[in-house]
This record gives sequence, structure tokens and C-alpha cells, in this order.
Amino acid sequence: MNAHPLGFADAGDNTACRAFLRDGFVIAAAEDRSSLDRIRSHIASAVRHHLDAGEDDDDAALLNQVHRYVDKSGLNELRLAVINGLRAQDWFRPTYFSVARGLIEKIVGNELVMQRGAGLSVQLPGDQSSLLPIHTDVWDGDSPFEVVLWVPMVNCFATKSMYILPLDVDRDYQSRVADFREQGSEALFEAVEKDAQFLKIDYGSVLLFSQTLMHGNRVNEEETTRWSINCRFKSVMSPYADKRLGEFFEPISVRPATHIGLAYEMPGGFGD
Ligand SMILES: O=C(O)CCC(=O)C(=O)O
Ligand SMILES: [Fe+2]
Repeated sequence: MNAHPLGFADAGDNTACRAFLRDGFVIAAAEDRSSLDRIRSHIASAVRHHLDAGEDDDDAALLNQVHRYVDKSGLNELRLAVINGLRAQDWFRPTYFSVARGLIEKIVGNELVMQRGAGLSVQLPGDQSSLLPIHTDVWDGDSPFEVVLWVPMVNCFATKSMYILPLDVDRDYQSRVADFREQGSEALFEAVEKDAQFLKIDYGSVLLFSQTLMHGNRVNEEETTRWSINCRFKSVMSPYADKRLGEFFEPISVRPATHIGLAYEMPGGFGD
């Protein structure tokens, strides 16, 4: 397994697969820029509508500078208005998938389920109220087979971005994570901080990561606001944890043989 981790897939351009196997994450260019722009433009219009502001700002400027128009007291209401508006669009999920379809198919497979309700993060400069302490999603009931497609709507870097522990150091720390049970997540973060990578991901690029790696975010100390969408994908037939098929996940690309296989019922009484 280790000598040929990609098996028969070990041909052609597997740069992304190798990066993912090594680090547990990969950053790549968006495959369909018009899809990405469509999503961002929908978000910016929803922000203008909700705040009744920003008519003269272009989409990037509005999102980066949104803290001029909203403070942390109005932030969650704005965030929910925007993400609920996006989720209500029939085109949103296929369009989001098209931003990184080839990459997801390489890393996960071509029979996929997709999270029904994507998440939206908005982090105003200096805002302490919407932070995600260090975690893995798998500790919280997600399947270790899931990946997260994380797509920035503005250029993200340093504390405006999220941090992650690359696979090799992550696994070493996770073997010792019980030592931090009493002290809690801030002490755990301090222990891993020197190895945490704050990812630089510009608008136009995407991050695909294994949520089994420890990750999270800190107070945004930069001058502009972070906007990013996250949505989970996994192989249809890979094991599920608490997030169920049909509830949390919806199939988006099931192949004919799998349809027939799933529907098949073994007849009784012939070969017994
Ligand atoms: O966007 C972030 O800062 C963290 C995202 C996260 O924890 C996730 O998508 O699982
Ligand atoms: Fe997470």
C-alpha cells in the first residue's frame, strides 16, 4: 500500500494526489472562473441588498471592506441572509462543485456525495466572536473519508485565513492530544502553533483538505474582512459517521452499476 499508494491510478499527472498524500491538503487554481465569479457576485448583491450599502464598490472591495458597513452585532444576521440566499439557488451546488470538480474526482473519486448546506465564514478584522478553536471535524462526528472544499471569496493570508497542521506533524500531535484534555484547546493550539500553517489562498484558488487534520482560525489581525465558503464531499460508498446520507449529504454523481447494486435484493428460496 505504502510503496504504491495510488495503485493503478499512479499514472498521468498526479501532482495533486501526491501533495494531498504528503500534506493532507492541496491548493489549486479554480477550474471554472465564471462559476466562482457567479457565486461571488451573488454574495456581493445579497450584501448590498441586506445592508443597503456598497452600491459604488466592486464585489472584491465590498467584501474586503464590509466592516465599514456592519459590526459584529449585525454580522451573524448578514452571514445567515447571504448563505441562506445562496443555498436557495438551484444553480449554487452544481456551480460550487464545478469550481473544483476535476480536483475532487482525483482526490476522492467519481461517485460522490456533497454536503447539502454549505457553510459561510465571515471574519471582520479584530472580531473575537466568530472563531473556530483548533479542531478536526472527525472528532465531532464527521467521517474520516470526507474532504472539505474551502473557497475564498477574497484573498486570504495570515490570520485572515485558516491554519492547518500538515499531515506528518498533525499525526504526531494527535497521538498526544489526550495530554491536553484538562488544559483545553487554547493550550493545544499553543503547543502546535509553531507548526500551524496559515494558508495563503487568493481569490481564484481553492483549498481541498482532509478535515482529519487539526485546523481552525484566530482573530483576523489583517485590515480586511475574510469571506470563505466550505462544503464537504466524500465517496458515496465510503463509511459514514454521524453525518448521514440523505440528511447531511446528497449524492451528486452515482454511476449506473452502483444504482443497480444498491437497489438489488437477493431473492430468497432458489439457491438455499
Ligand atoms: O474557515 C475556517 O477558518 C475553518 C473552517 C473549518 O473548520 C472547516 O471548514 O471545517
Ligand atoms: Fe473544521
